Amino acid sequence: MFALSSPIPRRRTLASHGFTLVELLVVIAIVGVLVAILLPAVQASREAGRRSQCANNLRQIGVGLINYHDNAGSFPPGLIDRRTGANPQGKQLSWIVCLLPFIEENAVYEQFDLTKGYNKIENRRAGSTVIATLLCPSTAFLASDRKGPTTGDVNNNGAWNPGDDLAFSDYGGNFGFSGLGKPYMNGVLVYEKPIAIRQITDGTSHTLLVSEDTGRGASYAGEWANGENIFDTSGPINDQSLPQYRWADNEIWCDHPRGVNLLFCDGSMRFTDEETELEIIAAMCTRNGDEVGATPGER
Ligand SMILES: [Ca+2]
Ligand SMILES: [Ca+2]
Repeated sequence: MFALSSPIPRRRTLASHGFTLVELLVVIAIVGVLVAILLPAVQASREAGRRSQCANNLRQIGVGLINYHDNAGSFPPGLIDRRTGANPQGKQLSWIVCLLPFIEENAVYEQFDLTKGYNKIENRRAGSTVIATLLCPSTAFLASDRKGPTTGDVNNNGAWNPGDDLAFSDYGGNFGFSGLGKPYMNGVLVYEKPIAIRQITDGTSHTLLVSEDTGRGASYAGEWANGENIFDTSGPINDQSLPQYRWADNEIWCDHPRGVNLLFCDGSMRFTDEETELEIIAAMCTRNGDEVGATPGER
């Protein structure tokens, strides 16, 4: 088509128009400063995405629990057939087992044998299913036995035993508040007893239903099928004032900075300030404590 008629221009060389060492160092310093400024912003944006995914999980759990209530006339018990010294064969099924058909996990629910214990061989396949809706993407798997998607071979004997291969939940049910004169088991997802909305006299929007509860491992009942996957709060949110609190299984705990995602009984989800006072936390944990004007601060 067109022939190149003009000669190819001579390339400029570094020798004729180069950088001095000082210029190079200045450029490197500027790039370094830019990375230092932008990296936290990128990390914060990623964390915002993870927190949002976690909030969506809780909203889905909320819709599921309210649909369950519409069908059954109450929320499920937090734990069914508690295993104790007096009841060693207790099935210890969790509220999440009841919830499965309402969070689009019918296949897992149909695999689950409700006549057998949560960690028995008959429920190995169902209980080992990793369910994305139950996992917060920010969870750093703090507990040493919480590395990986399931409990794995708990006793390292190379064979399956009850308790091996159970998948986790980062969300726990509100059993109530322990302390400040509150009565025992005053939450919403409690032992054996189904709680109906009419019994939540403090109001559904003031009462906690499910919270992030991730500072725990398999030995602290983090498995979704285990009925002990409910928590009796007694301390502040994300309390790291003592090292042992990082492993607490009975507190509101998450891996987001400065606050926690909480699901209330009306299905609303609120990212709640971790500086919230203990009295307000206690008030939101009780279903019928008659506390006045107690609303947790939202971030
Ligand atoms: Ca084993
Ligand atoms: Ca209350």
